[in-house]
Amino acid sequence: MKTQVAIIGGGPSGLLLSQLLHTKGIESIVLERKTKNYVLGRIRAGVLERGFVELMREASASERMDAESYVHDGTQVSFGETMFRIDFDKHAGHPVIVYGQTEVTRDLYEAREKANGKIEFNVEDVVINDAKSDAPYLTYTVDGEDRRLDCDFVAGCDGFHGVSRQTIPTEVRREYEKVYPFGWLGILSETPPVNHELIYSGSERGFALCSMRNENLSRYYIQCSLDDNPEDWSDDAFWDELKRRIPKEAADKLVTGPSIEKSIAPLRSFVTEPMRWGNLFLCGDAAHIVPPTGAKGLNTAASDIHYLYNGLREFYESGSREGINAYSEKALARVWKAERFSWWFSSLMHRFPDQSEFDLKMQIAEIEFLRTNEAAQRAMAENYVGLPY
Ligand code: FAS
Ligand code: PHB
Repeated sequence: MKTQVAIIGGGPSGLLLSQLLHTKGIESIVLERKTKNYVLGRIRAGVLERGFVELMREASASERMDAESYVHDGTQVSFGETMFRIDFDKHAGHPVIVYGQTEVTRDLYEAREKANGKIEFNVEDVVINDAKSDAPYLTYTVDGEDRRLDCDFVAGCDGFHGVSRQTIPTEVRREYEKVYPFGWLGILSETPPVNHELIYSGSERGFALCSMRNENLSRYYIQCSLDDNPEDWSDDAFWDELKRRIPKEAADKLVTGPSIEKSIAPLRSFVTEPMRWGNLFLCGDAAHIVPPTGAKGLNTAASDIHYLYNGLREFYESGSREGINAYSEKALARVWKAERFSWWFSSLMHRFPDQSEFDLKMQIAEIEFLRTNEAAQRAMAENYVGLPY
C-alpha cells in the first residue's frame, strides 16, 4: 500500500492529524495497535485549551463538542482551608472548555469514518524503515499477515510506549525526565459535580482534584502512593479520603456514588529531543509527557499537530520544506513551557514523601503569593488557558 502520510497511533494526536490532512486533500493511513473500543475505553484528559477547540473546528469534528462542552471561566485553588479563584477571563481574556478526551477521540473516529478515512486496528510489529530517506516505509502485521506501507512522511503519534521515539538512534536522541514519587488515583462516578468549576486542592494528606465530564458525571483524583493498586481502594475509602483533602464547604456537599471507572496514573515529566528524524515526526505523548496537574498533556499534543499539519500542508501545496524543517524547534519551544507550568503546579500542590518543613513553608508562601498577587494569578491563568501556538 502507499499513502502520503503514514500515522502510527489512533489516539487523539493521530486522529486529529489525519482528519486535518483530509480537509486539505492530503491522504493518510492510521495504524492503531488496539481496537477502537479499547482506545475509547481510556479515561484521560478533561480540559481543553482554546487552541485544541479551534483545531477540532478546523478539522470539521467539533459539532458535538460545541454543543455539549462546558465553558469554564476560572478554577478554584485550595490549600488547607484557604480557597480562592483564578479568573481566566479577567487575567487571560478567554476560558477553557471541559469535554472529555474520550469524547474528543469518539468525535474524531466518527469524522474519519464519515470521510472513509483509512484506519487499521490490531496492528502489530510496526517497524519504521528508511526514515532518513525520501521513501520511508512501514512494515507491520495484522492477524499474522505481513504488510508494507510506503509513504512520504511518518507521523509518530503512538504515545509514550510506542515504537516511533525508539526509532530515533540513541546517539541522536536527548531525553529529559523527572519521575514523581506518587501517582493519581482517579474515579469516574455518575454523580453531580461537587462544584461548577474544578477544585485543585493541596492538603496535609496530599493532593486532590474535583473535575467533571457533565452535570451527572464527575471525575475525581487523589494523590496516592506508587505502591497502591486501584483494587486497594474501596469506593467508600476513596470518598472518605477525598473529603479529608478538599475544603469543608465542598466536602459537606459532595455527592458520592459507585465508581464506574477507577485507575491509577503515574506522574512524570518527560521530553525527547529532537522531535524529528528525517521524515519521521514525533507528536504528543510519543515525544513528551507532563504530570496531569496542569491539564497540558492532550493540549500540548494539539500544538504539535498544529505545527506538523501546517508544515505538511505547505509542502504539498508549494513544495516548501520550511514548515517541516522548523517543526521540531517550534514544537519544543511550546512543549518546554508546558513542562515548566506542569512541573510548577505539581510541585506546588502535592506533598512529597521526602519534603522538609522548609519545603512546606515554601509551598505555603507560594500559595499565599498566588492568592494575593495579580501578576502571579495572571501568569497562572495564561498558562492554564494555553499559551499561543
Ligand atoms: P495516546 O497515548 O493517547 O495514543 C497513542 C495511541 O498509539 C494509542 O491508541 C496506542 O494504542 C497506539 N500505539 C502505541 N504503540 C503503537 C504501535 N507500536 N503501533 C500502533 N499503535 C500504537 N492529559 C491531561 O491533559 N489530563 C489528564 O487527566 C490526563 N490523564 C492521563 C492518564 C493516563 C493514564 C495517561 C497515560 C495519560 C493522561 N493524560 C492526561 C495525557 C493524555 O491525555 C495524553 O496527553 C494524550 O492521550 C496524548 O494523546 P496521543 O499523543 O494521541 O497519545
Ligand atoms: C480531568 O477532568 O480528567 C482533569 C482535569 C484537569 C486536570 C487533570 C485531569 O488538570
